[in-house]
Amino acid sequence: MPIDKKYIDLFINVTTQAAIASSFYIGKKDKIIADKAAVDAMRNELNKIDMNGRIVIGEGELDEAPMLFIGEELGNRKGPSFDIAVDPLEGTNFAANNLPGALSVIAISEKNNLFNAPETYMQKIAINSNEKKIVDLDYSIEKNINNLADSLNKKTDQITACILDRDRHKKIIEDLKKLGVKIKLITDGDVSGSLLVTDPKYGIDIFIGTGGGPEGVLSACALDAYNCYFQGRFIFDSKENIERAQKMGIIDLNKKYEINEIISGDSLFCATGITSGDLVKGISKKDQMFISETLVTHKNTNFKRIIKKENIIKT
Ligand code: VTB
Repeated sequence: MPIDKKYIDLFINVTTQAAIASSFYIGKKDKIIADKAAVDAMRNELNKIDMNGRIVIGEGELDEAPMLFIGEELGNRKGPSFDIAVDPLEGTNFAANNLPGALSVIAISEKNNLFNAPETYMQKIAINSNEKKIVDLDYSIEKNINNLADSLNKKTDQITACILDRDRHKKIIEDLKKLGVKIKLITDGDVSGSLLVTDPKYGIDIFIGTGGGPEGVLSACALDAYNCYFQGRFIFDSKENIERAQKMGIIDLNKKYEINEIISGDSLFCATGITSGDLVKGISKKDQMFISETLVTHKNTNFKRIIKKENIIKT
């Protein structure tokens, strides 16, 4: 059953409260405290909602951050069953160092419709087209960019690619450079980075590279609502990761996942700005009010919008 649209506001409130709670720690050079504030507020708000919610993707296992843990049940048990993916503070470095782009993010699907992703890295590629075979993780960079340029009726030097600034991307970046592609390097925050393909106003034609698997699933949820193309492949590069994948029932460790294998049916996605970034503005204060901006998508009602709210918080 599709997710009732009354839940849009309820989940906007979840990421909004998490963002406000975390905003008190912007620039305090403490990632853990900023994350914990977001996690606690998120849990508190989720528990008020009429639902049987279950966390399928939580954050923190890899870096031992405070977390909403996988399998945790949330909500007041008086409503529909949802799968929930969270990243209460995406871009912990951004918040701790008062840099642009920290977000509080959640994705909701109908029960059993959200891929239970392991906490490993994921190779990702995203473009603003739902056509298959334009780009693919197994194509060379040259083929991907040439195909994309053809489909957009552009030259390769009119293409802009967004990629995380990491040593592991040296070869991809060199290949992009050879093709004359313009590059937008991001230091963190690949949920936001991948969502820059959703609207030409951001000027990004392709997102590419390896980042967190859970972040990939969250992005896929919003990209699905925008009818974009996304493909992801988890990287299982240690004995421990391989064992974990097998325990989760993943047989083909090299499988490339298409959007509809990551998220199916109806879904909701909310990302509230903590610090201002490309997608949304961060939390600001006006008198007793906290102003927030949330990027929201609801697949079933084709709702895609940035919602600005004025929130009164008792402190
Ligand atoms: C990305 C990015 C995150 O981790 O997934 C990245 O979206 C990948 O990990 O904001 P490495 O930093 O190890 O490359 C973050 O930067 C932090 O969770």
